[in-house]
Amino acid sequence: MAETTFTNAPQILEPFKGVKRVTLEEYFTSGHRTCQGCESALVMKLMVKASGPRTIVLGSTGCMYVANTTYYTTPWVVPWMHTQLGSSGSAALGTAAGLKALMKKGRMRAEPINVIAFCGDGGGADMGLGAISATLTHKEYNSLILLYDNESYANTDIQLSGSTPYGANTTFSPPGSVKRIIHTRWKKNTAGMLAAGHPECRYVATVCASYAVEMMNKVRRALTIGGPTFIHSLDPCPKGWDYDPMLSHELGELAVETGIFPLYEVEDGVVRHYGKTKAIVEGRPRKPVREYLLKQGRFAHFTEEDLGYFQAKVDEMWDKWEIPGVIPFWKESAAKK
Ligand SMILES: Cc1ncc(C[n+]2csc(CCOP(=O)(O)OP(=O)(O)O)c2C)c(N)n1
Ligand code: SF4
Ligand SMILES: [Mg+2]
Repeated sequence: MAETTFTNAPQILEPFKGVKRVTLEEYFTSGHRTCQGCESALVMKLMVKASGPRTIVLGSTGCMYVANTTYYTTPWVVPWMHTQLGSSGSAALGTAAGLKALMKKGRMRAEPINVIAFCGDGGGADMGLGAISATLTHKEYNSLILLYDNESYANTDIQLSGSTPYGANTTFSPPGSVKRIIHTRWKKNTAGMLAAGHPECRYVATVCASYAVEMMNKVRRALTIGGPTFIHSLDPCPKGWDYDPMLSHELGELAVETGIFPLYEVEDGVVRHYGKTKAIVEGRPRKPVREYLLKQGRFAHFTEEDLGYFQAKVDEMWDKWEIPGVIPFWKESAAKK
C-alpha cells in the first residue's frame, strides 16, 4: 500500500488574502468565561478559524482550559481534549501518531486531520518544554503546538513564569518598599530557542492577534507545511497585566512596535521578519518601551532607571543580536561596541 493512502497528510490551507477573504464559520463560539478583553480567547478563536473544521484541539491546563470548559458549557465546535499542564507536546505527538495508526489499520477514513495542541507559557515555556522539544524531533507526525503567552501562570492568580517580563508585579513578585524590583530575570526566548535547536521542525513563528489575518495565515502555513511545528503568540491579559480591557489590541501592537516582541517566521531554516517588525528591521524607528510599559499596572512601580534598563535590553536585542530579535548570539565585533 502506498504511504499516502494511510498517512494523515497535511491539509493544504492557502493564506487568506485580506480580511474580506476570511471564512465566516466559527469553531470557537460563545460559552466561555474568559475575562473581558482576553486576547488568549481571541487567539483560540482565530487559531481554529484558520485551521477549519477537520481539526482536533488539545490543550493543557490553564485559563484556556478552565475558562473554556466550565461544567456543561464549552465554546469548542471541533473535538477538544484537555491534557495535563506539562503535556501539550506529548498530547500532540500521541494524537498525531494515533490518527496515523488508525488510518493505517483502516479503522478510520484516510483524510487530512489537523492536530493542534495549545499550551500557556507556564505549561509550555516552563513545565512542558521537554515534551515540546521531543515532539519537534518527530518529523513523521503532523502537529502544531501553539503557545499562548499571557506572561504568567494566570489561571492560578498570576504567578510569574519564565515568560514574565523583567520587573513585572505578579503575586510572586510584588514590589516592596525595601526592594522595588523582585523579578530580576529577563524573559525566556522560547521561539528562538526551539527554532535554533530542532532541525527536524520545519516551521516556527511568532504571532500577535492584534494582527489577526497575519496570525491566522501563520497557523495555516504551519499546518500546510506538516511535520511538528510551533507558534508562539503574545497575548495581552487585562487581569494579569492590570489594564483597561479596551487596551488589549493596542498593547499587542505596542509590544511589536517597541520591538519587545518581534514578529518572524523560520521556515526550513530561513528567517523572515514580517509585518511591523520587518519595517523595523528595514529602518523604521522603534517606539520607546515606556509607551508600552506605562499603560500596564504591573509596571506602575517602574522608575526612570528601570525604564532605562528595560530599554537598553531591548536595544541590545536589535543592535547586537546576530539575527535581530531572534537568536541571542553576538558577533565578537558587536560585543566590543
Ligand atoms: C502539574 C500541575 N501543577 C500545577 C497545576 C495548577 N495549575 C493549573 S493552571 C496553572 C497555571 C498555568 O499557567 P499557564 O500555562 O501559563 O496558563 P494560563 O493559566 O496562564 O492560561 C497551574 C499552575 C496543575 N494543574 N498541574
Ligand atoms: S486571566 Fe488573562 S488569560 Fe486568563 S481569562 Fe483572564 S484575561 Fe484571559
Ligand atoms: Mg500563562
